[in-house]
Amino acid sequence: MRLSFISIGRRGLLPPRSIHLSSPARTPLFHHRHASTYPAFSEIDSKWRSHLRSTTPSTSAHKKDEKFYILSMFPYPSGSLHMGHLRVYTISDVLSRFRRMQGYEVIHPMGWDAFGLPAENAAIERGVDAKDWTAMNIEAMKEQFENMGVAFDWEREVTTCSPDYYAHTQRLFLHLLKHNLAYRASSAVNWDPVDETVLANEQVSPSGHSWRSGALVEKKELEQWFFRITAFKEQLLEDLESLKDTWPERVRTMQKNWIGKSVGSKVRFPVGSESDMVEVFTTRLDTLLGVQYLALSMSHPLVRRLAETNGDLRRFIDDSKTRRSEEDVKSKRGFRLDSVMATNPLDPGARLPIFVADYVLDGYGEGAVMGVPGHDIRDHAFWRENCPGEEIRTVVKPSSLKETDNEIFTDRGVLTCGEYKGLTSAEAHQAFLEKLGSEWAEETTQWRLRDWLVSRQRYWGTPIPIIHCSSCGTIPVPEKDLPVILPEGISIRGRGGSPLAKAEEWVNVACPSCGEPAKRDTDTMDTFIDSSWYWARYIDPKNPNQLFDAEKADKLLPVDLYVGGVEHAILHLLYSRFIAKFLAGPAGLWPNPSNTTAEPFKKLVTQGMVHGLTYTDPITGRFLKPDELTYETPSQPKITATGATPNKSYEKMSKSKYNGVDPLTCIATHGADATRAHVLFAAPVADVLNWDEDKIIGVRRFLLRVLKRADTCTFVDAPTPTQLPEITTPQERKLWKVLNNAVHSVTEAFSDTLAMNTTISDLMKLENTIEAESKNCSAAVVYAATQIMLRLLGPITPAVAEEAWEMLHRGTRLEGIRVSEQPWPQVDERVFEEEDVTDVAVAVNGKVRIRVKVEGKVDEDVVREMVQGKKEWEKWASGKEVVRVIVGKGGKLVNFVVR
Ligand code: ANZ
Ligand code: ZN
Repeated sequence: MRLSFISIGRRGLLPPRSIHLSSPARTPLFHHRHASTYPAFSEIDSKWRSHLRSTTPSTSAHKKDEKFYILSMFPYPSGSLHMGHLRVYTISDVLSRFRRMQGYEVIHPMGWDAFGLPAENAAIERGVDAKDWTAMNIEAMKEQFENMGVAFDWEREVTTCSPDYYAHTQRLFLHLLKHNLAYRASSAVNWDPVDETVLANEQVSPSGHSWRSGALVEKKELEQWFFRITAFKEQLLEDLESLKDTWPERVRTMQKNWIGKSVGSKVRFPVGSESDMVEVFTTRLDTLLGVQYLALSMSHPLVRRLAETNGDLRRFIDDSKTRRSEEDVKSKRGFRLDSVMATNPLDPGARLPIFVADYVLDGYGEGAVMGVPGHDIRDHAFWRENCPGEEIRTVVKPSSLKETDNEIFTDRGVLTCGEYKGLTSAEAHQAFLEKLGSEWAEETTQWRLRDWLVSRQRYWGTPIPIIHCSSCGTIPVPEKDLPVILPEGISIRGRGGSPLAKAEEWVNVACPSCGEPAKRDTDTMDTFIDSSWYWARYIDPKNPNQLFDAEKADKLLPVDLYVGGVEHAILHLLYSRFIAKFLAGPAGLWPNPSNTTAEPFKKLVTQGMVHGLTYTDPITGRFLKPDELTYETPSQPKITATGATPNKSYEKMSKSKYNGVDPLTCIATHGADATRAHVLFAAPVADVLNWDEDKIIGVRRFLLRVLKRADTCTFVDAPTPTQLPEITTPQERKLWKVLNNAVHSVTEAFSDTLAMNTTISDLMKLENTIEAESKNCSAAVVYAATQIMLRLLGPITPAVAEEAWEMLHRGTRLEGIRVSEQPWPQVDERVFEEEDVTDVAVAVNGKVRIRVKVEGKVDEDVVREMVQGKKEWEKWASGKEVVRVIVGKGGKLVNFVVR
C-alpha cells in the first residue's frame, strides 16, 4: 500500500500541511513497526473497505441468540446521497455495529423507494426510460454508500419498482380488497385542463395553477381507490400510548392530531321553513346560548341548493376555488345567505343569520359551524369582519377570578346567563342535552382521519391489479397472474390522462371471470403503499409466494430501532402502523407479534436536518456564491467585489442559497471516519446540525492521536483478551475510572439515550487521560485501556479502529483478529465498588487506637504521616521506636509495633 502523509490542512483554503509525527522513544520490547508517518485517512478507508462492508462477524464466541432489527428509512434513488442521508445512515450504521459487537444477530437492511415522480419526470423531460434511469441511480448510490463506510445486509436488498417486489405490493392490495379494506369511490382530484392530467397537491401552486402548464387547476370527480385506514382509527390512536417511552413525544402528538379524535355534540338548528334543518358539530355545547350565526362550507347541501338560483353565490363559490393559499384559507371571507335565517333550538326567539364561509371545512363534522363570536377566536374574527359594529355576546366566564389577556374567554368556565347562570360548562352541557332531547342534540365523536386515497393517474408506480369488465364489474387479478407487469417502452408525455391508458395491448385483456374482453385498471398506487410494508419484506426478501413467511415475522419483527427524518412523522409512519395492524390482524400474516399491539417500530429516532453555512450580502440580502468571496482569513471571508463582510447564517441546504455540501467531497478530503465522527459529534441526533467543516480538524487530530497511541502501546498478553489488569496505584485508578465511565456512557448512549454527540467527547477525554497517566501506569493497564478505547471507537470510526487495532497487535498472538469481532466492553464493576477512600484502623502493638481515612493506596508512610501529632499517637507511641509496620486486611488495618 502506498503511504502518503496525512494532512490536516483546510480544504481549498490553505495548502495542505503535512505533519510528521516524531517517532516516540521505544524499548526493544515493542513489536511495532518504527513509524514516523501514518497512512492518509482515505488510504485507511480503502484498505479496510471490503472488510467494513461485511456485516457478519467471523467469530461467534460472544454471539447471543437474539435478534436486533435496526432500520433506516430507505432512500429515493435520486442518484446522489446528500448530507441528510449521510447523517441518517451514519447513525444506523454505528448502532448496528455496536449491536453486532454486543453479540446480537443484527438485521440492518437497505433498499430503494424506487417508484415516484422524479423518474417519471426524467422520462418525460429527457426521454430516458424511467426504469433505466432508476437502475443507474441505484448503482451510483450503492457506490456512495460504500464510500461512507456503511455496512448493510445487501442480501436483503429490496427495490420497490422491481416486479419481484411489487408483485407482493399487488398481493397486499388484494388482501385488503378481500377484507373489504380497499374500495372504489368517486372523489375530487386536482385536474389540469390543458395537460389533461391529475396533479398532486404539491404540483399546484399556491395561486391554484399547474406547475407545468400554468393552467388554472380544476377539481374533477374521478373514481378512485381508497384504503379503509379509518377502520383502524381507535387502535392507531390508542396504541400510541404503548410507544410513550420509545417514540419522540413530538411525533406521537403529530400522529394524534392527524387522527384527530374529537368528542362533542351534534346540534340541529331549524332553518326558514319548518322542515329545513342545519346540523352542526360542536365541542362546546355549553356556548349554545352565545351562538350569533351559522356558517356553512362551500359544498354544504343547503348552499348547493341555493346556488342553483343565486348567481352571486355561485360566483363566490367559484372564486373560492382560486383562494387556496395559506392566507386565504385563514381568511374570514363570508357570503350572507339573505333568503334564509336559522333559529337557536334552545332559544327559539333568537334569529340567526347564515353565511357561507371559507373557514368551514368540507368533510369535517357536518360542514357547518355554530358561530360563537364571544368565545371562539375564528368566529370572533369572522363576526367582526362580516357584521362590524354588532354586539358580541358572552355567556361563559372564568370559574375563578383569574385575569385573561385574551380579548375573549375561550376556556370552559361558568355560565353567566338566564336560567343556566352559575352552572359550570360541564353541567350546562348536560342540562342542554336533556333540555333539547335527542331530536335536537346528541353526543358524538368526530375523527379527522380520512380513508387513504391510493390511486394515482401516473406511470411510474405499482399497477393496480384490477380488471374492469362491463358485465362482471370490478374483478381482482387472480393471484396466479401476479405480478401485473408495468408495460415498458410506452411514451409518456405527461399529458392526456393516465399514461397506462394508452398502452392498449396491455389494457385490453380477457375478463378473468367471464372471458369476455375487459380492461385493466390504468391507475398506479401511491408510492406510500410501497413503503408501508417494506420493513416487513426485509425479513424474507426473496419469498416468491407471499409477502413474507409468518414464522419469520413472529421471530424477526418488529423493527427494534427505526431511524429517519421527521418529515415522515405523519404519513409514512401512520400508513406503516396501519398495514402492520392489518398484517397482524385480518390478514393473519404476522400471527403472533411479540408486542401485542403489533406496532411495526418499537423505537423511533428522528434525526434533525443538516444546515449549511450561508453567506448573504449585508446590503442587498442576496445569497453569495463561494466564488464571490475572498478567504484571506478563512473564518472571516470578505465579499470580493465590495470588500464588505458578508452576513453568516446556517440554513437548510439548497441550490439557490449556494450552501450545499456534498458528503462525498468531505469524505474524499477527510476520510469516511472523520466525517462520520464529525456528523455524530456536531449535534444531538434530533437537533439541527449546522455543518461546519472547519471543526472536523478536531476530530482528525483525535483520530491521529489514537493511531499513534496504538502504534506506540506495548502489547501485554493475558490468558483471555478480556481479562482485566490489576489496578493498584492512584494514577491507575484514575485512568481506570475515566475508562469505565467512558464504557458506561458510550454503552448507554448507544443502547438507550442515543445521545451520540457525547460519545466522541467521552472518548477524547479518555485518550487525554491515557496520554497524561500512561507513564505512571503499568504496561498492562495502558494496553487494556488502549484496546478498550479501540473497541468503543469501532462502531463510530470502523476503518481507523481496525487500522489502530492492527498496529496494536502486529506480530502478536492476536495479529489478524479484528476489533469488530471483539465483544463490546463491559464496565469493570470494581471501579464502582472500590472506594478510593479507605477507613483505616490504626493499631499500636495490636490494639486499635486511631481511625483515619486514606485516599488512594494505603501505604505505611502515608498513614504514619497522618497519625503524627494526634493525641492518641502521642499517648501510645510517642518517644518509642517503630520496629515494624504491618498493613493488613487490604489496607483496613495498620499495626505499628513499637518499643
Ligand atoms: C362552537 C364553538 C364555540 C366551537 C367555541 C369551538 C369553540 P375540533 O376540536 O378540532 O374537533 N367546527 C366544527 N365543524 C367544523 C368545520 N367543518 N370546519 C371548521 N370548523 C368546524 O373542533 C371542533 C370545533 O370546530 C367545533 O366547536 C366548531 O366550533 C368547529 F367557543 O362550535 B365549535
Ligand atoms: Zn367479466
